[in-house]
Amino acid sequence: MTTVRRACQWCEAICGLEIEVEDNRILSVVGDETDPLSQGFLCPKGAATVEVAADPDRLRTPVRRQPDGTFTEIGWDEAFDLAGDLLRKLRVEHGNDSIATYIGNPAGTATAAFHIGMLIDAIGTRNQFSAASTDQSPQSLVSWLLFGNQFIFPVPDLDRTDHLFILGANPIVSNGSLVSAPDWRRRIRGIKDRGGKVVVVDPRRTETARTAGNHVAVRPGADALLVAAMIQVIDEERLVRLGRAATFTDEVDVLLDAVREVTPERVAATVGITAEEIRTLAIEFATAPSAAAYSRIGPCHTRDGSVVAWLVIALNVVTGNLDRVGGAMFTRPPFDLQKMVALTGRGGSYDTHRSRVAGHPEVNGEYPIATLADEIETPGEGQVRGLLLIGGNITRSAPNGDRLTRGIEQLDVVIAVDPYINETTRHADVILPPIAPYEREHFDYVFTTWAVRNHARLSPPAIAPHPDSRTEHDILNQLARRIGVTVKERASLRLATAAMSDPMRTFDLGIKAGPWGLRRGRTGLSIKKLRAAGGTIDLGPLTPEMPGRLFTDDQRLHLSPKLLVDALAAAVEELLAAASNDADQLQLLGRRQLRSKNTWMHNSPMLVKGRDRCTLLIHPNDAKERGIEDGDTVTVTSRVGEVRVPAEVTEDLAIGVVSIPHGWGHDADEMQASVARANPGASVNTLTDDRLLERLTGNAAFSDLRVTVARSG
Ligand SMILES: Nc1nc2c(c(=O)[nH]1)N[C@H]1C(S)=C(S)[C@@H](COP(=O)(O)OP(=O)(O)OC[C@H]3O[C@@H](n4cnc5c(=O)[nH]c(N)nc54)[C@H](O)[C@@H]3O)O[C@H]1N2
Ligand SMILES: Nc1nc2c(c(=O)[nH]1)N[C@H]1C(S)=C(S)[C@@H](COP(=O)(O)OP(=O)(O)OC[C@H]3O[C@@H](n4cnc5c(=O)[nH]c(N)nc54)[C@H](O)[C@@H]3O)O[C@H]1N2
Ligand code: SF4
Ligand SMILES: [Mo]
Repeated sequence: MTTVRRACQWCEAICGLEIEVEDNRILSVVGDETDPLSQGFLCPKGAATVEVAADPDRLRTPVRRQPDGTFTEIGWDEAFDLAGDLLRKLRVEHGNDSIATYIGNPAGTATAAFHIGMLIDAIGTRNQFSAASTDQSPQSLVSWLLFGNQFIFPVPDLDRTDHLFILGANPIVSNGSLVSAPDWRRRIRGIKDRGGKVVVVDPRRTETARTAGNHVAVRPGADALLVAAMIQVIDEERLVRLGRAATFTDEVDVLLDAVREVTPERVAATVGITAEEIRTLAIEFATAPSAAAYSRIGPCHTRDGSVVAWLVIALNVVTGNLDRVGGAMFTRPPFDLQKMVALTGRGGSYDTHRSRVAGHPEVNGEYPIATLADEIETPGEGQVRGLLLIGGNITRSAPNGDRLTRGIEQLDVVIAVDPYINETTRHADVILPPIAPYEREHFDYVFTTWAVRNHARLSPPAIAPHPDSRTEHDILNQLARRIGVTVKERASLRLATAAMSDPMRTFDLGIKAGPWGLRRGRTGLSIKKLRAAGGTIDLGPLTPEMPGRLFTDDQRLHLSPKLLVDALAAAVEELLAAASNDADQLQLLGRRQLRSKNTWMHNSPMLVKGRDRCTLLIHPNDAKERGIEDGDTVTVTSRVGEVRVPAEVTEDLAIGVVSIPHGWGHDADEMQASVARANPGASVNTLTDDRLLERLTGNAAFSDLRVTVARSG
């Protein structure tokens, strides 16, 4: 029996795991006490790696769909030839744009985001999509506009701050996102034990709100008003202090002008708390010895995600908390992802071209997934006829999933790089399964870029993969060749091919050239050094980094881009004018669950045992009005669809707001995932509306949805 220490790759917390292995089987997984980030913490999904690794439903070899809808195993060469031929034919006959590409969450986070991006560039299609447009694209846009780089996210300095302000995130369940910091419960308690304060702004009394002890129950969708009013109060009270940011920040006056009329008195009723409460939130934040404001998916899933992401950064700036210890900080990552993407042309972009049918501006080279169905359904030049799906289950993760299912059914070609036959990949002509994260050596270059401590981490494989299997890199490399893109045609392909054929060498070169690498007369970090150190090297707490981390042309932080100032004005006007809800309708929010990971981890018995979790949370008053009792099956209806789920009556949600988790709906007979199939739940994305979009990016505004709820007859 051997023990392997490596990072968990199921979520952004990247906990250190201690994995016991015998005969190439994972026997047990516990938290690694020696890990500088997680210190022994792990969640049930980390422990469930035992089952995920032994899952008999997981594909080990490629499969091909037969005319009757069943799948048969084929060899790798045959699979590459077939998939490559199908995609090449589309390219030749209908042009590059006839191929749509989607990079899903696991592919983007756990494996090969950087390389995949280069391959997609090589195909040369404008129809690029990814999970970003159901997730962080508002935050990426703001980072591009303010810092000049889509991958720069300020990290709340959790372990040193005196005041943490969390807006629309539930990190005790999600384990954090766009900040890698395992065990938020311990870290939040740490702030309180130091005499600090933690405030959680959320329409639901979440696990994080309970632990924090200070819950601000707002109406959903009005965060732009709340944060703008907080900045207005800080200005009015003469509490604006830029601190370090004064030396590198411009356009502060434009921001203050933009919020001048957004007073607590004007917005309180819409936000759902009193003007006095808004004032107190603002003054406590501004006068704390140090403070960090952090927002995540909640506001991203509304019409004003970009405005909110911007104002949250601005709140840190005007209180002197950007780039200072205890505030919102920046990392010094061993592999400089931000610099690499800037060099390879993926540092960021906005509206350099627009989508063919609905005219959506591209964000970082991608269109919103909400518009993929438009591009499939609408004939004409550039119509999407094929889909290369890399780790995405979009019929369950994108808005109006049923319309997308019908669209996918009408495509000529679907190729999936995915380890499962599931609700979406069942439509693929060929599925190419990559090996699992724990089966290969992994250098983490994504999450070290926004972790709460500087560190470098190399994870050894825990077990050896099936002898005849491929990594994502191999698969994409082979596909690129067969699709017939030549290096001459796309210079980026040369780089991509080199990087993908020997990823560790690319990383080694990147680390040596990075901020902790070779310096005159001293050897710095390298892959070799990491291996010798057993995988992880702690590089200490975050330190002030600005203006060195600014990628704008003049290395200045432009706090108030016109695009955002105008969007704020529009948001204020619309939100204040909005008529109150149709009395019959309820607003449907999502929620995450500790033992789920988006759409795909429900095939582990450990993660689905117990009672049905795919429930509708509803306030007792709303339930009573509709004659609904706890446990009743209810029918939930929106403009686009209808689902039935059990109701769970609770006071954790405000009146008028209900919640269903996403990631369920494992109801397709063809899928090969027996445990998930037996615990199907319903897909909330049968209800979500592909017309409800974030104002600037087209990100799915899942939480702006209005539904009716009735007891099922
Ligand atoms: N209503 C609603 N919808 C949502 C959300 C919400 O809050 N509410 N959240 C959104 C968010 S933030 C996100 S990120 C998206 C995520 O949605 P998707 O991008 O669709 O990602 P997942 O559902 O996490 O997983 C997708 C696929 O990855 C496959 N997979 C697993 N491991 C690997 C691997 O190692 N390699 C490859 N290539 N594939 C793998 C799985 O089998 C599965 O088919 O969902 C979004 N959808
Ligand atoms: N266990 C588990 N962990 C996960 C995932 C998972 O599926 N399961 N998914 C991963 C992914 S892909 C991501 S992107 C991250 C997301 O990480 P988080 O952002 O922490 O995601 P959520 O837990 O959905 O928290 C969002 C919160 O916003 C609240 N909210 C909704 N609307 C509004 C609003 O208008 N205003 C405010 N202020 N709040 C609002 C919701 O009630 C919810 O509590 O989690 C990751 N981690
Ligand atoms: S929180 Fe859970 S899923 Fe996320 S990295 Fe840690 S053990 Fe893995
Ligand atoms: Mo996400």
